[in-house]
Amino acid sequence: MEASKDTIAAIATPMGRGGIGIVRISGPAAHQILERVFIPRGGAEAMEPRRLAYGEVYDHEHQVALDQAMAVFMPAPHSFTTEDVVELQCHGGPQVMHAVLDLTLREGARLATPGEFTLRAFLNGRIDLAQAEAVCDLIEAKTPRAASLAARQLAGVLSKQVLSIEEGLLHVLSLITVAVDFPEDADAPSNGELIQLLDQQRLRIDELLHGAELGLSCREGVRTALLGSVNAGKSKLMNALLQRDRAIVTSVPGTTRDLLEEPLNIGGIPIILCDTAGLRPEEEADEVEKIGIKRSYIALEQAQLLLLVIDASLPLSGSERKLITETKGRRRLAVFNKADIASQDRINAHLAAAGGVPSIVISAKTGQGMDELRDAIRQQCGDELDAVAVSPLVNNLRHIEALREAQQHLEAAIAALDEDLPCDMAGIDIENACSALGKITGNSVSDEVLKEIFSRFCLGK
Ligand SMILES: Nc1nc2c(ncn2[C@@H]2O[C@H](COP(=O)(O)OP(=O)(O)O)[C@@H](O)[C@H]2O)c(=O)[nH]1
Ligand SMILES: [Mg+2]
Repeated sequence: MEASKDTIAAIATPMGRGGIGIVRISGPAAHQILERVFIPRGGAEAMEPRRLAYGEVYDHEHQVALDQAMAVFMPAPHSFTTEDVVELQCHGGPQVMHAVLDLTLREGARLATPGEFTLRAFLNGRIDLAQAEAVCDLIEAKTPRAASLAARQLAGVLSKQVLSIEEGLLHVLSLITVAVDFPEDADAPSNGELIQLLDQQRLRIDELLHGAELGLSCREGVRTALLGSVNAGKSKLMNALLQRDRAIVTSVPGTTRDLLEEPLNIGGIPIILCDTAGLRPEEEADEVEKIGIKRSYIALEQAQLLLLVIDASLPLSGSERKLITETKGRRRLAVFNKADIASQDRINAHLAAAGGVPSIVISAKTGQGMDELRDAIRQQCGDELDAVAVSPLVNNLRHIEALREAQQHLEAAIAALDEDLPCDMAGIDIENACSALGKITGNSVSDEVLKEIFSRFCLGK
């Protein structure tokens, strides 16, 4: 894809009323349009590059002043898009903004498509694709942590790592070329040496992928499933955590049939809370609930944190025991609910039976223990997310896929060398690994993928 050469304009600030609103213009005609629509108070010489000038946005055709505004001109190439860029800082009312935008369009600009400013920044080499995506992530970030991760990616932390892995691979490729062209050369590296070099880069990809799951949690939320027997109070707990009535709660067993998912923020950690139908012998359930029960098992598989909700007023059932043993090794909390109607003896017996599983006693009805539960959830996810905040990582499915692809090609290359195949056989795999990595920085990415990525942007970005 090539950057188009026309001049684009859009309202860069959110729709609605605000103290100021900005119309942004980018392209070769930006300066000319500025001269046509803006009269600087201090005359034309007041309009110095990269300095704000005060003046009037003026519609010559209709001979009306549209606003008193500040304008700034950022000449190419030192601007976000690397083109001539103008920003008009007007008063932030929808009518003013539209009038000013319309004026720039009449003076020759074209309305920008969503993400087009950032697309131009990418196509003109000002930022790479991972950074362009970070612009979108930063704007869309739902928690402070997600924002700080996006800000680091915008600064190019991920891109730098990927490029350096790519360099390492290109170095191996050059060694292979030498070995193929001059097989007699005593300095030609052995397959063992090549494997070692490739393995170094494979490890670095491993590390990036290792952080990826945490990165995804940071962006999307830690998938947290409420599991347990029917009527244990899972739906009531969901409502209590959300502090609103989201799920239907009744004393009829099997009320919840489908999965309910809701985002939630617990102490800065984004959570996706998932209420399930609950686990009970299928023969007791009708057809719809059976499907719900199957889905509960899927939720169990996919969740990163399990809340095992147990009715503390009843003895531990066989299926609850089974749930505790079967989820061994998973990140989980045992949540003993209905403390308001459970005897202390029974609660003690439950806590003993839970063994090593971190346990919290609550009442979803009275709110008892809810703060402790929130703390415990935070503790389960918090330490890792803290660790994540300081190290570069991947939090984007597209990037994860590209890294996995690169990893597979590297493994194939290493396997070929290991089998003592001629080393140029590994060359193709290494080249493929490089182009997989290129999908992250955008060095090798199709127009379709670009369109898909930039279609997620909002107008004016
Ligand atoms: N006393 C008491 N009743 C509760 C508590 N939590 C849930 N319940 C009741 O238990 C029944 C089942 O609750 P529900 O949330 O639908 O259970 P689910 O099947 O696990 O989703 C309902 O009648 C709730 O009002 C609690 O903490 N204390
Ligand atoms: Mg329910």
